[in-house]
This record gives sequence, structure tokens and C-alpha cells, in this order.
Amino acid sequence: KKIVYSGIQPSGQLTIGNYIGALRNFMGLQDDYLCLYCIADLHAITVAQVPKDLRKNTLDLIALYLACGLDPEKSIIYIQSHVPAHTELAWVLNTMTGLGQLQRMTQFKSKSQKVKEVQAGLLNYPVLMAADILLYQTSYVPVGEDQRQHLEITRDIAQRFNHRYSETFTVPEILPAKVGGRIMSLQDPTSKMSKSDANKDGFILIIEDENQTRKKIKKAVTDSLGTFRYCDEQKGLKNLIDIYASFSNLKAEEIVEKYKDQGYGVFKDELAELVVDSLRPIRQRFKDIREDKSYLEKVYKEGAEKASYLANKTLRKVYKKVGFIER
Ligand code: AQP
Repeated sequence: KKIVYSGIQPSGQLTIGNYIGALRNFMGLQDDYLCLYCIADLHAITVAQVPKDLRKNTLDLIALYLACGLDPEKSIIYIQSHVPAHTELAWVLNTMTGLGQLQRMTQFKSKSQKVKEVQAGLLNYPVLMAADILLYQTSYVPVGEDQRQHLEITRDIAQRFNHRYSETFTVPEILPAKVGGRIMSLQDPTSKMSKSDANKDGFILIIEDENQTRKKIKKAVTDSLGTFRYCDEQKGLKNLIDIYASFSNLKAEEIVEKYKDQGYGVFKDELAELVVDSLRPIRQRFKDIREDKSYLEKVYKEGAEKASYLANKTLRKVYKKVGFIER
């Protein structure tokens, strides 16, 4: 079977952006591919984290993976820091990645503006991500559009290594979401919905109280044009239509047709109910799974064992090719 790899950072509670752009697409791949889904805690610390929150968010994320339907019998679910090969390969790849290329990354530019002192880890984030993906000889990476640039670097690094030494890594391809690859903030539709946004009204969490979800959708920024169109002049509305499309089987044009004579209010109310109804089963399952600590532990321990086995095979090859003496 071909390999699918993806990960999500436990850097906060997950938003519907993470769900629509990434998580939701993980489930359908489990039968056709060998899937590895990681909890990217090593990535999370590229931005300062409170240790106790990181621990909680990590366990929450495993429970959420399971609540969404990831099956540990089919897929490998594990915590990134439990597989040391990620950092080991990242070091090697760091020695073959240009500083200029890393400095040009959009995510680096936007995240480094938000901190007082920029740490090397933030700059090197895409190299660690390349290591994650390449370690498993991944063919496909289901991620949101915001990660496309990082996937390009991963491909560059893989090709550079293969060219300099010999065929070692599979060169991966992005598997973008069919709809909603880039969900925007409800409060600022020019920036992407992000779980670490200081403005909590900007995002809807996968796990939150239903009334909170309803309130945030009501408060979402639209415009004073009053027309119901799907266009770039009406970014707020466009984003809400994208969210509607993601949770229904309607296309943007069909949604416009349905609501064009009804105004924003009715549309928002119905969108809120659609989102709440769609997330309800996950919210219910999450509670039970999250309480079963020993089950969660079993899942991530077995996951780490399986992942390590595969990762170490690639790492051994890499070490040999760069000229390290075998241990
Ligand atoms: N707004 C979004 N629309 C669609 N997809 C999105 N993703 C993130 N935001 C959106 C996708 O979610 C996956 C997990 O992302 P991550 O946690 O590894 O990092 P991120 O992309 O940096 O996500 P956040 O929510 O913005 O986290 P913070 O605030 O911690 O940086 C990825 O596949 C991503 O494409």
C-alpha cells in the first residue's frame, strides 16, 4: 500500500479550519493507504507553549482523532516526540536546506511578526516537516492549502538528497481538500482561521458548546453591500459560503441561489444549525473517548512502536548514505 502522512499541532484546540482542510479528509483514506497521523508536539513548541496545556492539548487531539473516526487498527496514530527519528532526520536535512528558502516561507514571515524574538525552531519548522513526511516514504500528504509551500520545500529537499546521494526518498504530493482548503477567520476574512488566534470569535472549535458556535456565526463579519454573491469583494460572506459548502453537498452557486433573496440573517442562522448538527456526533463521542486514559495510552504507545519501525528503516539508509559509521 502507498503511504499517506499528515499531522496536526497540539498548539491549542482544533478549529473547523483544521477539520475541513485536513482532519476530515483523513478518514476516507484509511482503507486504500497505510496512513500515519501524528500529533505534532515537536512542531507545537516552535511557538511558546505552557507545558500543562501542551499535555492536555496532546491528549485532546488523540481523542479527537479517534472521535472523528480514525481507526488505530488501520492507521498509525502517534505522538511525534515519541519517535526520535523525526529530529534525527531533520538535523541531516537542515544541512541541505538554504537559509534564503526558509526565510521566504509565508508561515515563517507571518508567525515571526507575532513574537518579540524569532527562534531558530520557527525558521526550521519546514525542515522538520520534511523529515516527518520523508521518513515514511510518503506518497500523499492531505493538508490545507496553507501548507502547500511547505510541501514544495519537502519535495525540493527530497529531490536534492536523491540527486546528491542516490534514490532514497519518495517525492510526496499534496492531497488538497476538495472544498474549503483555506477557511478564513470569522472576524478578519483576509487572514486564515487559526487555532492560536487571540480573537476567539475568529474561529469555531470542533469541540465547544453549541451555543458558542451559534453566537460566533451570528457575529461573523460580513459587509454592508447587502447583496448575496460569492466573490472576492465580499470576503466575509464568501468564507461563510465556503463553510456552508464544506458541511453540505451544495456548491457555492447553489447556496447563492438558495439564499439570494433571504438576506444574511437567515443564511447565518441556517449555517449555524448546519455546523452544529454536523459536529454533534463528534462532540458526543469525544467526551467518552477522552475520559478513557488507558485506551488513549494504548493507542499512542502502539502507534509509536509501529511508526518507529518504519522511520528507523529510512533513517538507517540516510545515515549510511551520508557516510556515518553504522552503530
Ligand atoms: N484555516 C484553515 N483552512 C483550511 N485548513 C487549515 N489548516 C489549518 N488552518 C486551516 C490545516 O490544518 C492542518 C493542521 O494544521 P497545524 O495545526 O499543523 O498548523 P497550522 O496550519 O499552523 O494550523 P493553525 O490552526 O493555524 O495552528 P496555529 O495557530 O498553531 O499555527 C494543516 O493541514 C493545515 O493545512
